[in-house]
Amino acid sequence: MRFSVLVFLGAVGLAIAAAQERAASPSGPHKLSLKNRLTPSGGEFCLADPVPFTQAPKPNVWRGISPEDNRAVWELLHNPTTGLNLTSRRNATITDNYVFWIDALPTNKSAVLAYIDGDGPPPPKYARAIIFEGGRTNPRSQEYMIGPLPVSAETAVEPLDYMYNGGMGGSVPFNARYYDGIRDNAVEPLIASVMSSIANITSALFQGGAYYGWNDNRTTMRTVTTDPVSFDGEQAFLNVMFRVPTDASILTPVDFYLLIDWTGTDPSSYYVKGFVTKERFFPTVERLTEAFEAGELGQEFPQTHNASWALLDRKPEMGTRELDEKFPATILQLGGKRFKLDKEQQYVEYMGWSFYMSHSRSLGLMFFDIKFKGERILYELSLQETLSQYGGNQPKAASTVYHDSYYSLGTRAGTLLEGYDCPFGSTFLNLTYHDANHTVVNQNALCIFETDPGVPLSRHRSSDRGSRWGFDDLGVIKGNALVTRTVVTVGNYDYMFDYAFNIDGSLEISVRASGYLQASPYYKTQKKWGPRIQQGTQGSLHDHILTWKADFDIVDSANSFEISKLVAVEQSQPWFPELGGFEQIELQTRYLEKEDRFNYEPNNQAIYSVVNRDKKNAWGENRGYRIIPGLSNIHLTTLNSPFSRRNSEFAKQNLAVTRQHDNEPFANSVQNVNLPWRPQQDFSRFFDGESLDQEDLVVWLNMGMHHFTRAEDMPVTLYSEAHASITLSPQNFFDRAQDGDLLNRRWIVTDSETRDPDFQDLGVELPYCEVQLEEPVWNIKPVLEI
Ligand SMILES: *[C@@H]1O[C@H](CO)[C@@H](O)[C@H](O)[C@H]1NC(C)=O
Ligand SMILES: *[C@@H]1O[C@H](CO)[C@@H](O)[C@H](O)[C@H]1NC(C)=O
Ligand SMILES: *[C@@H]1O[C@H](CO)[C@@H](O)[C@H](O)[C@H]1NC(C)=O
Ligand SMILES: *[C@@H]1O[C@H](CO)[C@@H](O)[C@H](O)[C@H]1NC(C)=O
Ligand SMILES: *[C@@H]1O[C@H](CO)[C@@H](O)[C@H](O)[C@H]1NC(C)=O
Ligand SMILES: *[C@@H]1O[C@H](CO)[C@@H](O)[C@H](O)[C@H]1NC(C)=O
Ligand SMILES: *[C@@H]1O[C@H](CO)[C@@H](O)[C@H](O)[C@H]1NC(C)=O
Ligand SMILES: *[C@@H]1O[C@H](CO)[C@@H](O)[C@H](O)[C@H]1NC(C)=O
Ligand SMILES: [Cu+2]
Repeated sequence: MRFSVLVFLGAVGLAIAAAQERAASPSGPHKLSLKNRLTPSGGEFCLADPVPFTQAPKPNVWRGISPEDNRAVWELLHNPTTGLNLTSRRNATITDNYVFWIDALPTNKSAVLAYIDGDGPPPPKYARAIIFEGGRTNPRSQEYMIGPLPVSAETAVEPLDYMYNGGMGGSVPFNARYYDGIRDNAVEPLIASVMSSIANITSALFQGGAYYGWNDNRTTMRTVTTDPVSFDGEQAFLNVMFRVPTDASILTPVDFYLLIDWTGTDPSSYYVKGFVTKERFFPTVERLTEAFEAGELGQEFPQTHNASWALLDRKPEMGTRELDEKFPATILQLGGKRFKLDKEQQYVEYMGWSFYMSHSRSLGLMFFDIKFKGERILYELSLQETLSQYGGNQPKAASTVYHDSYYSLGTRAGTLLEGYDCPFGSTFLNLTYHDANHTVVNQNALCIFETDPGVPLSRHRSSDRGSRWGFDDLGVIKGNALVTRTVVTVGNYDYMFDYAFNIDGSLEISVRASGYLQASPYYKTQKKWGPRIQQGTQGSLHDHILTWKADFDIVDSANSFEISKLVAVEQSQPWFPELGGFEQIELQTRYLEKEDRFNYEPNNQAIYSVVNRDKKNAWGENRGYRIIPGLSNIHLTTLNSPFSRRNSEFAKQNLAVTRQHDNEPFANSVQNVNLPWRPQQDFSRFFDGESLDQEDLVVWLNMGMHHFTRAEDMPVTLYSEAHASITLSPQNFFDRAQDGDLLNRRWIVTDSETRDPDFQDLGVELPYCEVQLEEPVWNIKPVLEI
């Protein structure tokens, strides 16, 4: 049993049982009477059912590198003979060379296909490592590829340049490199010194708020900085915001900003550019002091110092709701698990679906070789970026753009709480990543469960047999899906990523956002950047754009992109002479000839499908999969902001279609956020006019939320509203709907004379079992391995 604590929910616990009387023959049509009863004993425990094992057809060639390989790579990099002149991160300063992180290098598709589809050898495994090289004359960050693995005499360490198209390969200028604790140490003394010198002012303006340094016990404000910190790597700037250090400090900002120039690796050259408060800019301490002494800086809406209102505990002052003391409706896997798992190879099979999973440090969970009924639909399906961009009349909100891969999304997939994050009885798996020479295990960070959406897949009540009674034959087929779920907490937001593999062969990708808003101090004059949502707090307006890579292989890799658009046309028909010309809809179908990026048609008047023109269904139609926009299929609102000008091209249209290339594995690069004017990876350069006619295509999909902030974002944004999705669904891929083979259905034929219903139940046993839900265990602590 997974549980170590047994707690009864309510006084008696919850027992669910369904019993049935069935006829002797399970196959023929027979009458069935179904009784539901609650019984205290006699059933089996359903939820403890283990996941059936299946053997992956081939070892998973996409998975991360092992803890042993990571350590060997770490040691190789630090070996003086490798010539990288590395310092241990523990001792490093910005003028040393040290390892930022190590992860698996994406395995080239060209090498994988020969292996998974033929008898080719497994492709070689490589690691990638980002090294901060502050010890060079020309300080930079440089990425390397290390392989083949395991480390042997043949293993080489080479610059990793081929997957970046910005002109500097895997190299990023020092000013644009990731802002880690070591870089923070270089600028912190300047922040502490200038803020100490104006502590009297901040203290008077912000109810005792002062900053003397992060570990000085007189400090009563917290700092937060911005992304980006550079435009092109030539300069580095830092917009420091201050907050009341509550339990939810992101919601308790104060109206004070310190602007710094911290270009280069010599902290003695760093300087203060000025201060901002009350929507005014003060270039020097003297000017700030003058305004303060003239009484011009008094704050209108003081910030709260106790943010218990922001916590997700129950708020008794809100009262109670009738019947809320009862346990609510829930999903339970009562029939036992209906999917199979090869845990070692991260391979899953469910109702005709099969797929491999992989977990990467920067992008989290990824899917490979997704097949339905043995035919490949997608070679790869993976999140590429989680971007957000803010607006406001203050230096932090106006300049903030996040690319969350910069923060290593995959390291932030936290433990999920059974019964609350995922249904009771879900299967939980660990996700791991490497940190320096060890491996961190985020326990139970991926859950897999079959869900009942509460909606049948299909039904029809037919009365077409034409007797004097009229007939009511009824067919209803259960609609189920297998869901994989991770929740990635990047700073203030908890992104929930779901992939739902539906039994009809469709696949829904969805994302929800909850967590704290990035807020601004409230001003009456700044309503156009969001409403007041707390005493001294404005919810800052922003966009979230999430980009996916969908490398379709509809049966094989020769595919085309079909657009069928509904148009209203004037035409005439000889049998309606009285109408003359009249308007009708018709479908105008074309293939996208060349790589392109575009938005969905207004009024959703077009459908977009990846088809294989050489593979027809029984009716001679192209076999394909359609991309169906769901909720909130948006793109970035600002297309020319200096803070996202050229490094966020992937977020600026709804859809993009390119040719697959081994040197274009990602839409973005992990340190691109600090290079908006001179990107390391420029997505717009993918579009170089290549033909899309029966070629290997990649579709880049965007969804997200325009976050129109509201009081109901307090204390946290709600998953019910901040939700986006896209469904990939068969479009003439088959000859008919994929529901005819399913057993979980009812077909009820009404007798023409007696009108008695005759049930066909196809032998699927209704469960008779006792379920005792138990309080979940939360293994919050990541475990270090090796
Ligand atoms: C860090 O520096 C100290 C002092 O120079 C040295 O003794 C120690 O070995 C170094 N630690 C590592 C991990 O390199
Ligand atoms: C090695 O790095 C150190 C800084 O950690 C630097 O001072 C030294 O010059 C470097 N040595 C060489 C040979 O580049
Ligand atoms: C701050 O105020 C105290 C007390 O009024 C005063 O002694 C001190 O000189 C002031 N410090 C600065 C930096 O103005
Ligand atoms: C703050 O730190 C100083 C110096 O370490 C110490 O003398 C003082 O007692 C501390 N004050 C408080 C309130 O902890
Ligand atoms: C903050 O406010 C809550 C609710 O009023 C109270 O229970 C709590 O003790 C307060 N915390 C502090 C540190 O004052
Ligand atoms: C997750 O990791 C923990 C700690 O290493 C281990 O005990 C547990 O068996 C792992 N769970 C799975 C499903 O592998
Ligand atoms: C990891 O590296 C540190 C030095 O940075 C060393 O002290 C430690 O022993 C290493 N751990 C392993 C498991 O190699
Ligand atoms: C993957 O493909 C790229 C582009 O063709 C090539 O430069 C790189 O060396 C390949 N990687 C491996 C590990 O073979
Ligand atoms: Cu938001």
